[in-house]
Amino acid sequence: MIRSALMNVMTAAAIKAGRGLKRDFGEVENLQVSIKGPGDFVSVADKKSEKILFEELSKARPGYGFVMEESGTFEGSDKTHTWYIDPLDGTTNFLHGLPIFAISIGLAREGQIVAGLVYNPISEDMFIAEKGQGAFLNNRRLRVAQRRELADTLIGCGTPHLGKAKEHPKFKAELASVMARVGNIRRLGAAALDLGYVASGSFDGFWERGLQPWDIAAGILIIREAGGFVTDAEGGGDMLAKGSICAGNETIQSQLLGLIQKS
Ligand code: 2AM
Ligand code: CA
Ligand code: CA
Ligand code: CA
Repeated sequence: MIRSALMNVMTAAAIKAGRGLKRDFGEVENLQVSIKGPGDFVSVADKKSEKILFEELSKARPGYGFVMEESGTFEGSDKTHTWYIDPLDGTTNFLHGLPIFAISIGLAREGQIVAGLVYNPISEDMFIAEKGQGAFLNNRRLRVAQRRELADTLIGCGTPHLGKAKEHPKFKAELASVMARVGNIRRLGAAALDLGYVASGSFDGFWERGLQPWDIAAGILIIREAGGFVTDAEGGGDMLAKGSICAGNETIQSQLLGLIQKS
């Protein structure tokens, strides 16, 4: 696999920010943490990682816009390109000492996602994709799982967060109907990584609501480039705007979507 100049920029930025996250994860009990909302925490590690990503990506691609979880949106002089940045996806895991978290970097050109990267600095798993070029995990070409029977599948999901349960009134019904049909369910707590695991075939499918563009921009492209199907929870293509996602191979994605919609 030959890496493009763009992907070199993205991987270098992620590795640099990841080094900081790994260091902070080792001393997580000393980190300054603040609360953004009910059950919603942010640490200095999130902010430091975002600063590194912003600086590195701005240096390499001046003028591109940014949509970032912690510092908000920056309009660039280049109106065609926008970075979607989650500097630490899975903050709750991070703060609880669970090594299931990642940096997520997506790049949109004229509203289309053209490059994505999800990097767990502890496992050193690096999922990458560029539009039309396939998806890779540490240089291994990815293909979504090929299982076709729901009963054989392992399905990832996201549960509503404290204070958000009212916004997702159907979740319990969805979970019950999916659990009744699939092999088993996982809830890892880092949406960007969940999507990477769909691309690599570890998960046969995944669904979640209440997400933000920076959680999923990169992962959507990585799944598609691995041959997977992705829609929003209504079956349309508005994942970033609606913040919902349902993914898998063609068969499992459509069956999972059917279960969610009937709930
Ligand atoms: P984060 O760790 O970057 O905040 C898991 O369900 C996903 O939801 C994670 O990707 C997580 O991203 C995000 N998340 C966690 N707490 C949240 C909250 N209170 N509101 C919205 N999203 C949240
Ligand atoms: Ca957060
Ligand atoms: Ca996130
Ligand atoms: Ca985050």
